[in-house]
Amino acid sequence: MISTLTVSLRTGFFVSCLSAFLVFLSISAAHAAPDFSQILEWPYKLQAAATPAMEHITEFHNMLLYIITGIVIFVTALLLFVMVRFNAKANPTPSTTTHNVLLEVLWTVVPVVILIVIAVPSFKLLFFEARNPAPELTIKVTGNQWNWSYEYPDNGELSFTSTYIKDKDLDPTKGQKRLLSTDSPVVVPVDTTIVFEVTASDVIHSFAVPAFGIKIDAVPGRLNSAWARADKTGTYFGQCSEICGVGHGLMPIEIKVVTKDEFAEWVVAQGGSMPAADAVVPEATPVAEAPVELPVPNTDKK
Ligand SMILES: [Cu+2]
Repeated sequence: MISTLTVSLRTGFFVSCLSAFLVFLSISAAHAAPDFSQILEWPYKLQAAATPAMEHITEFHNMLLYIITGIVIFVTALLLFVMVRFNAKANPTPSTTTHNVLLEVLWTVVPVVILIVIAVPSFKLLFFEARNPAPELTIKVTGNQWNWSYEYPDNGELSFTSTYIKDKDLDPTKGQKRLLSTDSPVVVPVDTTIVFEVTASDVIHSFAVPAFGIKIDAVPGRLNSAWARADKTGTYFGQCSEICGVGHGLMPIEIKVVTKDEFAEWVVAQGGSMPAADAVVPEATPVAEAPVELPVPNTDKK
């Protein structure tokens, strides 16, 4: 009697947990739908992609999720089977087998095949992210203890420093978010290839914007770069992702993707200038056509 009661209580508990989880999932899905750039509460998946790089990262992540789920289910099933079928009670006289050629070949070859299936798209993705296309806009990003400064060399040396907004100054009516919103967001145009040249002035920081699929170290004395081509307007947030001192948590990144016209207006309002429409933009040298030999320095003294 008691055991039946316990079982039904347990079943009831399990069912209520399951239904609560399903409700949570449906609420999260409903929240996720309208504003892709919004920071979700209790997120359980990657932020929605705003650039092709992040779209590919998300696809790759989802593919890996299928593979690891299959492996976990297979290994768990094997373990359960062994525990039930071959425990001391069920199997009192164990077999003395020590080798099985077919099994040994299989458990070597199958993981190798799985690793190849993972490696090929992984390298493709790495090359896609690492090779900067010809930029239509270049932004130099410098990490400082503890804020970020930005320079727009194409727009009349436009530059500014972006700092987090203190709790007492936060204005939620403007959609400002604690430890994410900044006093001067980075503004970039939509559907434009942007190259971020990233460095630091003091210690190592990391410029990371999840929706853009960017996370690149900002190293003093070094120039790293990452590219993005946002295809949706909106506000995207990131954070310094390399522990850089006591203010590490206080150097958020806020990027506003706006239309090209709004961007031009913003640049002029900030005292910068737009490059002339007929300006000659030098084509980036494709990697395959880069000169193999280094140019010989001219040593003639005149
Ligand atoms: Cu930092």
